[in-house]
Amino acid sequence: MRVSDARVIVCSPGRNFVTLRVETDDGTWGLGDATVNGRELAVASYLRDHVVPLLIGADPFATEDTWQYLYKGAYWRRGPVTMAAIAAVDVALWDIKGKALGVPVHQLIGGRSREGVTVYGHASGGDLDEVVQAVARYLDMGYRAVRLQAGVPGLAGTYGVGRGDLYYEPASPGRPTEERWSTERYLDFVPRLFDRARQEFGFEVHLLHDAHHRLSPTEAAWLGQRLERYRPFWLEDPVPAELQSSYRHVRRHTTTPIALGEVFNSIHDCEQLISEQLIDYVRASTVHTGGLTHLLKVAHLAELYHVRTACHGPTDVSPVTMAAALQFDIAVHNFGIQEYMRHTPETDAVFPHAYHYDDGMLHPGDEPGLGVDIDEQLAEQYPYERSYLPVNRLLDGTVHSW
Ligand code: CS2
Ligand code: MG
Repeated sequence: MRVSDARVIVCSPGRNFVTLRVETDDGTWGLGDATVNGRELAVASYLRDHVVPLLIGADPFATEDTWQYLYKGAYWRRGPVTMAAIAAVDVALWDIKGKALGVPVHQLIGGRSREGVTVYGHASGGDLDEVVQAVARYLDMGYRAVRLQAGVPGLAGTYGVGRGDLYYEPASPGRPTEERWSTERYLDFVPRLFDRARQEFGFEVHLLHDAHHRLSPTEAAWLGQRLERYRPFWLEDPVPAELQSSYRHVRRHTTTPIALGEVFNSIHDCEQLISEQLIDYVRASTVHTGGLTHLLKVAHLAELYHVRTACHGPTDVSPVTMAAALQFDIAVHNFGIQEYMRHTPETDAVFPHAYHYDDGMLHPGDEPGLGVDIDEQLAEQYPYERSYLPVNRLLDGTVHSW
């Protein structure tokens, strides 16, 4: 069995996605996601112009060798574009392997370790009352873990606040929109958000929060301390993590669990964070961290240090990545939680999938491979639309992390 063809499909059913479809000479095919939000066409070109020509003739079962060939063979290593392209190839090959053997991918990476994949949903709103209503809605749907995000009083708009009840999509067409930010107003508000949620819902539900890379280590430590009494499940991305050692300061001053990693693209981005036990959850995803082959290495390293997995699962990782994440989540021993930001009905129609939600959990299904497809004819009706994430500035105009 050899790879005979591969093509890149760019479509925008509600948002942009880059998908790689790999075919073999016996007619088996597999899918991989290569979406990098706001930089989609760079990965599409990397794949079309530089990777697909090298794939023809490859052994689809040799996932480790192909991974190393694309990573070491390029000479230029790491970075989101390179690693998303490698991920798309890797995940598509795992899909093919599963189909060729007639088993879901999780059977190839350890089999089932649990009955289902516990997920968290996104409760958000313009103010505290709206967030409370949103949490109640998720609890009615059976969720046992909910992320809290709310508009900060005195700021016009901010990350993490959805449009409509169940959907959140931060990217928008055209030039990036600009938002304004005040860390002081935010720090004043978040403890009140948790206080209200615990008063309304008690301590049975897990509550999470994402600080979206906006704090200094000292600010993060301050916030972590103030939140301890509300027992958050985690505080996510409090400080940009390029400087991994900066988390020593955060860790020293708070027992609030820390989750990091949605922008990591290699094990080297978290090696120190994991081995010094500076974080509790690693949020790397298959698409942005080099596919299943590489993410399994991250999970196995993390297992040694009591760090659990928590794959990124926003709308900008396609149903192909969600399917891959669920195969991974059901199998790895040190699974922690899975983010589940629902895709729009348009996205789900283009990517029919076997995974399904039931009572606070996602289930990967038992179809061979990943259990996800792409309807290419339908995808053609949704051409690429240039879109970007917002840019963030402090109140005095200084560019800040978004
Ligand atoms: C967020 C994401 O899911 C999360 O935790 O941080 O929605 C993030 O903003 C987007 O994936 C950016 O592309
Ligand atoms: Mg996040």
